[in-house]
Amino acid sequence: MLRTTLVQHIREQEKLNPNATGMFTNLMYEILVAAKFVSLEVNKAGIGESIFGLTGEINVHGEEVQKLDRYANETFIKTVGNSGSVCAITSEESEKPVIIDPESAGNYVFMMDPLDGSSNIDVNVSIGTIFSIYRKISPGKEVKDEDLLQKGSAQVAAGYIVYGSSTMMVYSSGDGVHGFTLDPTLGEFFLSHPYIRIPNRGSTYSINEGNQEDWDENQQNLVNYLKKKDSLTQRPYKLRYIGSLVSDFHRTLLKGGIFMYPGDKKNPNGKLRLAYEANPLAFIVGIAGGKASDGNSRILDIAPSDIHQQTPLYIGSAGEVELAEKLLATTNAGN
Ligand code: AFP
Repeated sequence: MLRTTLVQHIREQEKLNPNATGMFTNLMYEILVAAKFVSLEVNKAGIGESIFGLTGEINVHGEEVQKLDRYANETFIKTVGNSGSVCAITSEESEKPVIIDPESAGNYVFMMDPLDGSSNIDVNVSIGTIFSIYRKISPGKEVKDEDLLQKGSAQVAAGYIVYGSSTMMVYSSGDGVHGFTLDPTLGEFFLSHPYIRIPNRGSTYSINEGNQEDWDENQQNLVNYLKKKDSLTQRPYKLRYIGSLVSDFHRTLLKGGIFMYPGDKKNPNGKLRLAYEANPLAFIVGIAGGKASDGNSRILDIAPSDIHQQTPLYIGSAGEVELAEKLLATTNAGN
């Protein structure tokens, strides 16, 4: 049986847009190439010394940089940066945006978390890359703040790659969310999950409950509500937390439920980054029929003021995200 490759699928999607120039297809192709390089290194991590462990550096968010973090960051910057499709790249691992020479720049802005969940590398837990694509909106060749600080609702496409028991790429450019699995023998991604829809309700919640004492009362009540036994509302929910956002999100997208990383006393805006984590996953979940909120309002409506800013995140099935927003706005919930 002939299977659909990711590149064929992207070309088909491009045909839906009569103004397409091929630049977007080209960009997606280069993302794929970088993903294959990173997938190969992730699968080899632990074999040999060179790519395993810490670099000794601390990134812009105060986190220890793994060698694979640096490898993934450099690989995506080099591959996507040379594609001729982008004018700027921002990355969770790079303090400043990478601005491409105008002579070889394209019309897109690429944002990424090159290796999300990298503190899990040493223990063989799935990690991933998250990316987001915007159009350059300012006139002329110069890249301006307005190009780098767009609302998530302006995304042209977003996706993620899970380096797990198999390597999968999930992306959307607006017409459905589609998943592709890497066939390592052919080095090709094949369509395995067309038109993914998230269930309207799920049975799991996902949160770092070790932070409970730092949450405000409403957040505590929300989690207590999810844990309380009540057969009528099919509670308690099951707790599932990997600590690698791509993996926790991927499970939530396929099975339903809610993933939460709230603000707390230590980090009022939570831990996750708006541009590199929340926005791309919010774009995907929205197209799959789910929701993403900061607890009050839509993630995609947040107007960023800094490329590295953080946000609380509640993401998943529409039913559970609406429930979370309702309980977060209610004092003394939790029954
Ligand atoms: P690392 O990349 O440092 O492993 O952080 C992963 C992450 O950004 C995201 O993937 C997880 O959902 C979240 O942090 C886990 O954070 P906690 O360790 O605070 O639960």
